[in-house]
Amino acid sequence: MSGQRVCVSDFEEEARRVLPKAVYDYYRSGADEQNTLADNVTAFNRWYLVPRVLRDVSAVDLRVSVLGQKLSMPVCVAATAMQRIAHPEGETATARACAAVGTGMMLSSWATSTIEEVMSAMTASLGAGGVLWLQLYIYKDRELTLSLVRRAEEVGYKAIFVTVDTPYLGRRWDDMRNRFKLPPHLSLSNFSTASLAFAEGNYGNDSGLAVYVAKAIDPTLCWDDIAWLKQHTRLPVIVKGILNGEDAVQAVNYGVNGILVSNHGARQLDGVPATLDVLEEVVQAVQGRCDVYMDGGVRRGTDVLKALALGAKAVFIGRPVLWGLACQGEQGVIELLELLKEELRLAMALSGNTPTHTHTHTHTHTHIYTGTLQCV
Ligand code: HOC
Repeated sequence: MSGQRVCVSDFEEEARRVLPKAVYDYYRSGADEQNTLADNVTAFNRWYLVPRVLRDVSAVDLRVSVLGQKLSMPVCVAATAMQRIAHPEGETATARACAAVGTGMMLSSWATSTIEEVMSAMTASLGAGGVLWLQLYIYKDRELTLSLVRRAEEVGYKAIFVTVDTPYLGRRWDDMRNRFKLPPHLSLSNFSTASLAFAEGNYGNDSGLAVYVAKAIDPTLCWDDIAWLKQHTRLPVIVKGILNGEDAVQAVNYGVNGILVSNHGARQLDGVPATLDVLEEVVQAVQGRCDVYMDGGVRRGTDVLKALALGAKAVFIGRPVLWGLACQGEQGVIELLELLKEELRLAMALSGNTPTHTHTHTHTHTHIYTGTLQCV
């Protein structure tokens, strides 16, 4: 461990030093020229918070209810694949950290720990209590897809986030140049079938990841598959990867329980808008018929506040959690989540948000009048 970490970039800088280059590159990078990757972050700087003063902000309340579960703050952990390459305890450390902080974790189905192991880690933790959701891809093998859903239901996961932006994997140049692969001692733990092992191989001028995705994921997916998934689970289904109002309305018409505005951390199609820039369009399109969440570029408490003010019920963070995990395992993730919580608390206080005001923020095209935002 190095010096004091006071912001998310400190975690990233330390993680960059401790991780093998191919691992850091895999997590950091976006697709192609990475224009959307940069834009996800800078989009937040295009908005200004306009504070209200003299409003007794001594009791800012960050608690929120997400899909019926009470969380200590509207900052949740996004699905990121193969966390044991960041730290030996991988997803189980992240789950314990979420339990300690009292927030939700979306487990990648491409995890290096099983659905059951991660639930055990979370429930064994003495923390304030967290919530687990499963991120799901719809595989060519529909029975296999449903077996993951059943396993999640059985051990107490509370929702399914189905990713809809990955019929094929985006081109990530660093992974191709690095010939990225999982180290031999690790595997995609949720699959016992050899056909879905992420094996070593000669991938030519490509990354093993793209070849794997092409093998596993069904590119014929369409809206009826969402209806199919809804029919086969009693858990809430949230579509992850919506970037415009028309798809959002379609999702609502197919009965989804929530929408996650996401461009997959800018790792799929370069040149799509920053998620913050389309959040409001999606929120307006669904007209309150389901909750809207967002991920992409959230690095500061003020970013969280801006996303909430533009209509997100909660935000999800991916890369910052991996940096915390790489720096110091469970403790690193706790520290990272507590940092964002404290930054959000301060941002809310300094902008005049109190628990007693109603949720009626206003804004022009660049200025958010945050004094009346309510988080719960
Ligand atoms: C084993 C295949 O969501 C990412 C992940 C998916 C990577 C494919 C993993 O890297 O964006």
